[in-house]
Amino acid sequence: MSSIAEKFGINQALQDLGLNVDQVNNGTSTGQEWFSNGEVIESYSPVDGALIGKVKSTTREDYDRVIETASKAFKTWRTMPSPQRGEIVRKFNEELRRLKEPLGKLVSYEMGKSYQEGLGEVQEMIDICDFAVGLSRQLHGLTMHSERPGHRMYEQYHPLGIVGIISAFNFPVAVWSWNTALAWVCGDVCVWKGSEKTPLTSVACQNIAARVFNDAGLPEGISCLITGDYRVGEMLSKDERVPLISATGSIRMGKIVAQAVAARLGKSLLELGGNNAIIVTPDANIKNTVIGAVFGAVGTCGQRCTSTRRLIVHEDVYDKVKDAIVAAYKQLRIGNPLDENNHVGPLIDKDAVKNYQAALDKVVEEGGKVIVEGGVLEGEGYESGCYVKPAIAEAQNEYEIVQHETFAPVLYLMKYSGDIENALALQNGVKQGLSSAIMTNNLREAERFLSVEGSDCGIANVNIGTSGAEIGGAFGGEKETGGGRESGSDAWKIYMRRQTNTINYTTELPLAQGIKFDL
Ligand code: UN1
Repeated sequence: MSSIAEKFGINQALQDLGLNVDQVNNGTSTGQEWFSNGEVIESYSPVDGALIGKVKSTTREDYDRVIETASKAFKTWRTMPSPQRGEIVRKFNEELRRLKEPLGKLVSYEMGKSYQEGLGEVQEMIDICDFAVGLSRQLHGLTMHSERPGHRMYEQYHPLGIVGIISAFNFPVAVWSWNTALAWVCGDVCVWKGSEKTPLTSVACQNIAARVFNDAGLPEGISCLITGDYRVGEMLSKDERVPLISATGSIRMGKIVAQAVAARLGKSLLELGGNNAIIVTPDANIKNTVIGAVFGAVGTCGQRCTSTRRLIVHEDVYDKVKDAIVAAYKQLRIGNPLDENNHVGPLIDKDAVKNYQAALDKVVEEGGKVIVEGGVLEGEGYESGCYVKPAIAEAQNEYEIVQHETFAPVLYLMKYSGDIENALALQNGVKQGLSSAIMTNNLREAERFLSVEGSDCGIANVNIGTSGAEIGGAFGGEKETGGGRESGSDAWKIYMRRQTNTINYTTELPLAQGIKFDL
């Protein structure tokens, strides 16, 4: 075991989460049953490069066994009243509260985000479960007046079936729970393929869910786990037995999944890349702008889909904002994310480091000017080779690299002059449409930003940054971000099928639209 793992109690956390430290963990599970016949995935921590554990991936046969068990479980689960399903989610939530620290720690160690953010991620799981428990008594449709006398018309929502969840390494636990907590109260069963970069975290979550379902005496198959790379994801997206695929990840991956699901007329919920900007207006509060922008750009080492990628600053305050941000970057402490003194942990792996370096090279090649130097850190504490310096470059919006989402702490600074419309043209002038923000104390500008002619993103914030959304709102974005909405508000509706019911309680059979058809 590495010295960091020892110092921060990783072994204890793994044991608390029911993971095998010395043996290979099965990455396929229907609940009580764990089986896996695929290749072994070794999980190395980006924190110190140490091997944390091993997980066996899912074969086609394993996968089919999972789907058969899930299909069977659905028949039972769907008939349970939804408030009773909510009660199971409440119990699951109690377990999450109990295991918040070990799970937050494992997220931090396996994925590399700060321990605070790891805990924050588990908190998102807890929050969505609270939300789902309340929701379990509110899965209501509308009633409407029929045009025919003696008729009643209403709509109701029924469970959909198996929900396939494909999630990414950057939020290895929260995104799963946004989907499962809602899907479960809706009466669906879930089959989850987590990221092959964070397989132990996935096994830990499935352990928790499986225990809760088993203790409640429910059939296995309500919560299932499969493990592997895109080939396992493809089994899900092509499978007609899976009516809904919820996929989080890159735009490239989303396009492949969306086409596979559409080819069989399935439903997809896509939460893909962002290219999020903060507009800084002349009368923005500079102190808050700096906090929001820096957390947005370097939090999770720039690997959130909501990370701040672009700062669009009015020329009147440009120098002031630039100086303040550059000064703030000098304060950043980069290192072991389990050590709470550090602000920024490592990138997920060396490929991510290459992409980061390529982005910095490209922005210079295209004419940009680096104002906070990047670079890969070496030496003591940086042995994993995944630690990089958050960088800032002055750049133009139309540069190819600026148009592209680089999953790393690279922030592009750009200037606008004149009216807010000019800033909006830049902000909207990218293919992605996830999150956006404006820093202003000017009501006119704030409302313009939120208006129909304003931000074209799924999330538009005033006087807060682009990342760190609460679970209560619907989460997702437009354009190449994929259009899906997860977590709060009425996002639950995609997990159910809507049925319109019309009941005739007369002795006649009047037809709609006044059509006469006498026999
Ligand atoms: C993601 O990066 O995929 O708004 C999700 C946020 C978090 C979720 C990010 N609540 O930054």
